[in-house]
Amino acid sequence: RHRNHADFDLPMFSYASVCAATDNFSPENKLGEGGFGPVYKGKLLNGQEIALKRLSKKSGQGVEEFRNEILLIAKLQHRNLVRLLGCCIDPDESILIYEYMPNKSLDFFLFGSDKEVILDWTTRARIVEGIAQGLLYLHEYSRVRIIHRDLKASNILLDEEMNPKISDFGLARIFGGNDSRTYTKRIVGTFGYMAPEYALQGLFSIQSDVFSFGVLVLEIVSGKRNTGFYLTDTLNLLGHAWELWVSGRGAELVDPAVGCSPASAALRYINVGLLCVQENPNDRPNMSSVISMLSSELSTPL
Ligand code: ACK
Repeated sequence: RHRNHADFDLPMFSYASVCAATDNFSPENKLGEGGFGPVYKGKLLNGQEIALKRLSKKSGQGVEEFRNEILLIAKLQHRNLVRLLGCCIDPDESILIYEYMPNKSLDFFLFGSDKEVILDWTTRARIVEGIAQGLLYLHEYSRVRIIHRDLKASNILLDEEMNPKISDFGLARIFGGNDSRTYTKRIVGTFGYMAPEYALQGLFSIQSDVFSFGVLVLEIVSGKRNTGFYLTDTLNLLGHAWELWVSGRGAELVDPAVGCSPASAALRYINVGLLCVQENPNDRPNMSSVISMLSSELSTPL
């Protein structure tokens, strides 16, 4: 069964075929738990490997709303976004079908106990830039803005060449026109990455995504996980980074595992990360200035 649309053609899978692809959602096929429900590995009849996200009923979205969002997201195509291949909408089930990413997530490479694969500076810089490009695309795509809402290391999947692809954006919020912020009572996200105004008041926007991106940058450069959200809180990575930065010891934050990275580049990345996690959303840069700052020596110093 296919649904045709003037601009694109998104395959709609029947529930029966989805069940067959993943052996009736057998526990062995479960890859993990995503923001909106469990994720399973599967295989299409033609042999293509897929990842299936089964939305939990608790996610609280209506079928029509869900369908409209899917139709829009189906049009997104960028090398730094995990590709949506299709979906299954049944009275009781909403399932998203994505390309399968055989490598693990960035979370595993940064914080996993198995430290056999060390991410060198060139790789880390490429990962930061790729995430920035993917996020810019979501934010500035066409006439709509797409806010991811749950950007974090475990939602960044890595392909064979360790290029990053943002995943789990299937239920991101979409805004038309100039509208780009809203309040919600249903705060979904991950502590440590959530901007203070989102965690405390439910206000999410382009700028709250930028905050999460800033946390990611600091985690990627330092190899340390963040646990809190205030720059002034010295018990978390942001506070620690801020303290080192203002006392001129920013270089101490760089993960020793990266070896001797080009110090000026690492410092520039830390600076950009700190600009993105400022408490006031209006002080944070947008993704296009982030991208020019990452590559330019002329970044706005904090
Ligand atoms: O870190 P992981 O191995 O990579 O565990 C999480 C889990 O599902 C919950 O999000 C994995 N995952 C999500 N999307 C995909 C995908 N497209 N391909 C492979 N694994 C995925 C993710």
